[in-house]
Amino acid sequence: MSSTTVTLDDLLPEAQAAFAAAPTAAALEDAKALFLGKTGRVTELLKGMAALSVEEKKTRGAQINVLKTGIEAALNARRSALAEADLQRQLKAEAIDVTLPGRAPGFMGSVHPITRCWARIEQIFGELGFDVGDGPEVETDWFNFTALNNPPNHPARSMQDTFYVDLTDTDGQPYCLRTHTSPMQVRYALQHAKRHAEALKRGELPEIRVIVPGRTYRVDSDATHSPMFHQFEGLWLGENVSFADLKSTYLHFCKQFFEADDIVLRFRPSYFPFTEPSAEMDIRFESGPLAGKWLEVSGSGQVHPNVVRNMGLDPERYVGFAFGSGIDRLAMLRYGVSDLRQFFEGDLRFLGQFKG
Ligand code: 2NM
Repeated sequence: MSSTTVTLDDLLPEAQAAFAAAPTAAALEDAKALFLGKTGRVTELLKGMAALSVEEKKTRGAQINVLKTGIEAALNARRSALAEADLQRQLKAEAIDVTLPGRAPGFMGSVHPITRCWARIEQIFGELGFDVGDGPEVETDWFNFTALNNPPNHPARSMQDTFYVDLTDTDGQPYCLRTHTSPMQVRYALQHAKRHAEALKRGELPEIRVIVPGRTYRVDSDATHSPMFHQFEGLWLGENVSFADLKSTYLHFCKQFFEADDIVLRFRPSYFPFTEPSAEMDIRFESGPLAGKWLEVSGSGQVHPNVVRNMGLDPERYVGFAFGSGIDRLAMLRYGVSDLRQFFEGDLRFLGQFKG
């Protein structure tokens, strides 16, 4: 009996030593089998109880249970220790050195100079009560030409001047890339035609005041012409809108746009199919780097009655002006750029210079 007791007492430290010596979770499971497995030491002890008396079985059974509980506790402690060591190893292996300096930010990008000018234009005219119109760059022949009093066979429609799309519209005419943004002004007026008709019945005469900035296309390419360019056209129609309003509006715009007070504006007679009379508008700076030269900045004129009619409005009641200016040209003047193509070449050393 006493020799068996000694075995019982020795077994726990023996198991503890075996578990402690297991370097990995797998080795630990092997060590566990030596004690708690089917042919393990504890199982052998339990088998050895068969020959004992009932009274002895009770005592012996209790002792073996205490031993078994002790071994299981030692096993679990070692399991936890190994898992914790694994975790620490993994954390160390995957550690990020947050003290490393970050990558220095390089060129962060900047707003394109044309976009800057576009935004200035919307801002300035917005303050004067002008809405902003936006619409298709692929246009029907009717909106791009006919509605604007530009008859079939007019030279502006020629294949040399205009990009055509290989698709025909409901009039059987090929679609074109718009050569100006004025077709959108016709669309804008037609979009508001119902509201205007209702207002007219109430005896009101709501004005149309809109600018349309956007991309336009012509078959033209040199230092001052790009096949894709930007325009903004303005339209102000009402009861008594005159050339005096055109002059004050456009001069105000120029002063705001160029941030200069000493600008003068002159009209020069011209011709456009959609306006009658028509005029070029030139401005002259009285000081600064551009001082002294007349600079052509915009076409303009009183909107032709045929165009007013095509806008769904009565030309006997609606009178006013329209103008069309190149955003790229204004940007060249504002920033002192001499070659238009630089705006579209995507050289970030050039494009990154513009702030205002
Ligand atoms: C220009 C010159 C003169 C113009 C006309 C219209 C519309 F739609 F009302 F008829 N919008 N823009 C116009 C007038 C454009 O560009 C050189």
